[in-house]
Amino acid sequence: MFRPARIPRLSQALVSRVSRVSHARGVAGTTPQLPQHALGSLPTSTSPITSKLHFFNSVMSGEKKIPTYRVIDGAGQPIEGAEVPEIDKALALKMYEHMVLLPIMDETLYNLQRQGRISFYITSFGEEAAVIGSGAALAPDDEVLAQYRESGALLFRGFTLDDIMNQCFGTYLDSSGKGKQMPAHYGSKKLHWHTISSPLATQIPQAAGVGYAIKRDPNRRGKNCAVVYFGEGAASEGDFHAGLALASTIPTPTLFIARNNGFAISTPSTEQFYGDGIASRGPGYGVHTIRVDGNDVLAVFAAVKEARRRCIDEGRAVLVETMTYRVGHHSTSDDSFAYRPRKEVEDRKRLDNPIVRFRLFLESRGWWSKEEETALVKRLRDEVNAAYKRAEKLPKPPVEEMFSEVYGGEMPWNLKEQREELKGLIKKYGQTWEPWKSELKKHKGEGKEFLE
Ligand SMILES: Cc1ncc(C[n+]2csc(CCOP(=O)(O)OP(=O)(O)O)c2C)c(N)n1
Repeated sequence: MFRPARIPRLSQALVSRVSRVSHARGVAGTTPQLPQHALGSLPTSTSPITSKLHFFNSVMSGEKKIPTYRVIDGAGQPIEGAEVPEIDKALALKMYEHMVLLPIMDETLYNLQRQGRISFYITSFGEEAAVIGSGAALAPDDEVLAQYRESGALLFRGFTLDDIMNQCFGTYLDSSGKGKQMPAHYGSKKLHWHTISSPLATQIPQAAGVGYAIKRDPNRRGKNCAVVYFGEGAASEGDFHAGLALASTIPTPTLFIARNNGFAISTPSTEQFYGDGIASRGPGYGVHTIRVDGNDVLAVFAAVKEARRRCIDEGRAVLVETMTYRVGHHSTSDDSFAYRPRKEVEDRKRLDNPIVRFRLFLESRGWWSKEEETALVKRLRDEVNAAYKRAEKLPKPPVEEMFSEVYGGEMPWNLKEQREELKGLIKKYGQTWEPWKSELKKHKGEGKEFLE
């Protein structure tokens, strides 16, 4: 109900209180107005006092947008004023090889899924520079917590094609998770790559915790950082905010790498946020921030290298937003032409291809030739094909493995009970019921470990 009488009464009380306080401080009434710069700030903030009634909004015209850092243009030539990062031939070629390998591997695994030979796959098409340029700028023992579209950086660290294939086919040699997770959920303790999980953004606050552990470890403080990758869609999760707030208030060497590829499945980034991308959120948390052209591998490399240096030297969080375009479908469960025109995708592939851009740079330095390109593509295709054929022949893990590692210590009684129940069922039906008979054959030991 509207009660107009209350408003004047309240206002009156406020006015008299304000004037009492002002008189006591000697700034009102007959006291001359202090010059603006001497007005200072409030005790709980360092914000200067202003007499201007002005609202800030990073998307308003006239306000500054965060620029996008770029080093080379579409022809692989340095843009005006750009400083090409120091990079020797061996490193440049290693980066390029991985940029060529990634889509070859992706195409093969994508097709294997289409043929029903693996259950799921997710490609990195179009994001080769963002993923490999950033991965190459890290130390091999920085702790990485990834989303799922960063396998290029893992390959760069030394994850082999066999490791990839064994995970995707869920063979008994799957070192990531013994066949327990969906394809593309890689992990490697040896390579400091924390195992990927499906729930988006959960790795972001975890990374702040990993950064904290590094800071507390005298052997790693000042030497390593925690690195977390996530998409612009995942950055809408509450966990993004928890992670940034944590890493900035309890300062930790945590490097946040946002891959802004324009889409979160069918949701375009224009429907994901209204502000100036992900980068604009960094300064809000007091975090050093840079936005970079994610199709320019040299810009990504230089930005992440410097971000990492600041992160470690200052022991504080840094945010890098790489701007790319997801050229592939979201995953094998998605047909992206249902929500974006095929022509838009074809145009992007043709007009701004990160691999071609870097190849032109290498050629301009005399580091690469057409013959080398042909030989490389052939070798990588052969290696990928050989690796998937090896994995496809291997049995799946022993059936018993499904009960392992639910708990870190001893297996609890109720899990043992379930294990015994399955054992009984396999004894009874394993060799008589056709669907079980054929399924058990796929596993190492064919379920016989249950019968002994
Ligand atoms: C908490 C949670 N919500 C929803 C999903 C379903 N999901 C999987 S991927 C995805 C889109 C993520 O987009 P983005 O973070 O931009 O990364 P991109 O796939 O573009 O690389 C969604 C909604 C999920 N896995 N976890």
